[in-house]
Amino acid sequence: MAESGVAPAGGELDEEFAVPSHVDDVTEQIAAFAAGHGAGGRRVVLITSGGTKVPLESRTVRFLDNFSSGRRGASSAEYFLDAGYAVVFLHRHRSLYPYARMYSGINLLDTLQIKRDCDQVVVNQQVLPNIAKVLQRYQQVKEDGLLLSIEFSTLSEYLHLLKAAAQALSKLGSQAMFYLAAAVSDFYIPASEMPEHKIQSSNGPLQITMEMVPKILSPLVKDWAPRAFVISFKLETDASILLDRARNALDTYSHQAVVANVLDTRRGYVVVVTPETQAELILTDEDVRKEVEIEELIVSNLTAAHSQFMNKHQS
Ligand code: PAZ
Repeated sequence: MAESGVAPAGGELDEEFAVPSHVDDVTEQIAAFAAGHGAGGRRVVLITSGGTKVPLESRTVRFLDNFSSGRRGASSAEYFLDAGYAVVFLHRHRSLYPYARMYSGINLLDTLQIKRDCDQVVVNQQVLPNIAKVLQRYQQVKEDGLLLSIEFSTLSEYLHLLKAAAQALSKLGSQAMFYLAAAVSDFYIPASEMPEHKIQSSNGPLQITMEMVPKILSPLVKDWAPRAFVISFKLETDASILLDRARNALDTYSHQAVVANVLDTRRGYVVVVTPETQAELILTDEDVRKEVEIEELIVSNLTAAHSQFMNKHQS
């Protein structure tokens, strides 16, 4: 998966990847959100979450996708909100969403009951554990305007929206954090090489050649938001190469931290790697029994590191 780095200049990004029509509106929304919270001294984190979709045809019937559920991003958003951050949640359409994630996979109709002798519909709280508390927190977050939700589906949308968000948040300087947990494709088919119509199976087995996706972390750190606190994520399936790859990313992009994780163990074990330190975060059996989530530990580690960073680099 892409390190979220071959840095394209802004112009090259526009040439290779279709610009979403709403990018200017999104930029304005994020700029207003950042200005409002920044003026009040609140820190703002941009979380990317979920996987990108890579089309195989321009009138898309088929696409390549990946495993990411968006759970890391959605649950982290809740812990950042609890820690006093305002959150820009740049997430894949229909991936897990803060608070609502707790009830994903539940059929709405199984949660409702019709009250006897009237047409009132009530919620069966047994099917939705803690719903009153979760709903209250969600509504409070909404009322306080602390969560700005932005959706992407395709790789092109992700790249352009991330760039727009980074430029809008850069005014916050070190008060802004980037938490790049999305699983971004490493490969794509350039528009100029993509067939327009549905690929025909009558033509026989399909062979495709894909190009490397530009490494967006490089311009983000160097040009778009050079004073921000930037965290990338590194996922591997081979644990033996994980830490080398994480260190390599830090050396290449010179950002502040990499959260390294392995596909099968990602819910209970990560390593937060910084240029100077390496912290293993592990859920104990006791944590699991108490339903502590690894994201609570990740966010606690990173918010503390962000405080130190801000003290060092006053914005
Ligand atoms: O979305 P999820 O909770 O199912 O998985 C989270 C994750 C593994 C996508 C994330 O922790 C991560 O490592 N993202 C970066 C993947 C990469 O590009 O290497």
